[in-house]
Amino acid sequence: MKHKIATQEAINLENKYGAHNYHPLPVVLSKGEGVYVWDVEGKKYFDFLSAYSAVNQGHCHPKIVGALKQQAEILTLTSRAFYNDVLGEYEKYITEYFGFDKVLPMNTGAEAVETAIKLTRKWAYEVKSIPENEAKIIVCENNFHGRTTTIISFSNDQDARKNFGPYTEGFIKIPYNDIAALKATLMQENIAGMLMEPIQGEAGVYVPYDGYLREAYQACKEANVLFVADEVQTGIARTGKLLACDHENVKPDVLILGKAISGGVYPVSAVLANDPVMNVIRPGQHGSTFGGNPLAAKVAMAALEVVKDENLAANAEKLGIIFRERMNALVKSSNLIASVRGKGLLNAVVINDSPESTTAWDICMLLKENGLLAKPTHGNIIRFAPPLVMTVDQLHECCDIIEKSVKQFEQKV
Ligand code: IF1
Repeated sequence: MKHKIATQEAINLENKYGAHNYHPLPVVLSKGEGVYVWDVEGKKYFDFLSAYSAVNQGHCHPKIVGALKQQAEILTLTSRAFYNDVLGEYEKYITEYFGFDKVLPMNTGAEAVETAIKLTRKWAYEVKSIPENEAKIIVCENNFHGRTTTIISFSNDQDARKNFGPYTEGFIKIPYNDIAALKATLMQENIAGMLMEPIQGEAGVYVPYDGYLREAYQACKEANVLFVADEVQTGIARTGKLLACDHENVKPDVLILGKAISGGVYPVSAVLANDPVMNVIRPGQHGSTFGGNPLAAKVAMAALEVVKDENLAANAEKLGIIFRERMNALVKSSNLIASVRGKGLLNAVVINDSPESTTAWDICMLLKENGLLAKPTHGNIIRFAPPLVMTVDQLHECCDIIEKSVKQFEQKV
């Protein structure tokens, strides 16, 4: 399938006319379908990044695209100045789907995180009676919650935060996966909430010890502090359960969703909470032009339907076990692969080289040549996150490609 634009020409256009805020792998994609993507030269790849877990349902899922196309010809946007005939249906659907009283619909993950921060602070002042402007929110080191000025204010990733000051105050950073550090911090006054990722994705797929989520939740409950789970990346069946919190039967006070809530078809995010928390927001106190628009609502309902209809959580659980077994075999047979970690189909392979080396990148370039797209997170860690619709045979084919690429790399050096 020849395309009117060639790879280098497309790259040149982005370099010349686009801000250089990313360093993409040198591949120009032009089509996606299920677990596959194609580049402009017609080469086919397995997508092992899933747009950072936004296309869990697979690229261009016909049911989700169908919902988009149908609604797009009826009513796309009303703003919240008026009611419409879709939003209420969606709000009922998603709150029953996840088991909360109410939802505040937004568009991007970062917007939903910002919404959760505002909600937590307002709850602290108006329900917990923390003195105004004194609320503190506990966050974890090596967090990634998005790229707004407030969110990067509590990041410790210098690329994400340097030279974007002055920074927003009111956050206390503690080590991830350290319940003693959390309990000690909860002793401080004016703590409103704890914002955390059930698995730290961008940091390199750090899975906390079994029980950490439950213990952290309990500690927050005992301290009358809101437990705020950012499931933008770990949610929507990615880790083998509908939510990563489900692995420990933790029901967060505030749930943040994004990415695959729309199957990658349209920007949709959401914050869910029960009335005692959500009802602190009154008319005129928060919102967004596109938040909860009819198009987003229809797309999200279709995308969430697919997750259930196709048992994507169970499939992610099953395939994740196979993937980690295959990668652990590679750890034994290759000096290059140090370890593999993850849950469900959110996994990372640690390369046995320094984070400053280009080895992980070089391996991803070989993977690309061999028909599989993945990208390093930090330095020497490669994240592997295929769409959850992948079959066992396809997964084995991908593991064969990874093994072949590792062996090719070892022969080159
Ligand atoms: C980029 C990372 C992943 C997220 C969690 C909120 C957001 C994200 C846990 C914000 C977004 C994206 C952002 C994208 C790359 C990707 C990413 F590498 F940045 F960290 F997935 F790990 N909470 N993650 O992972 O959602 O506003 O982007 O819709 O900014 O480079 P968003």
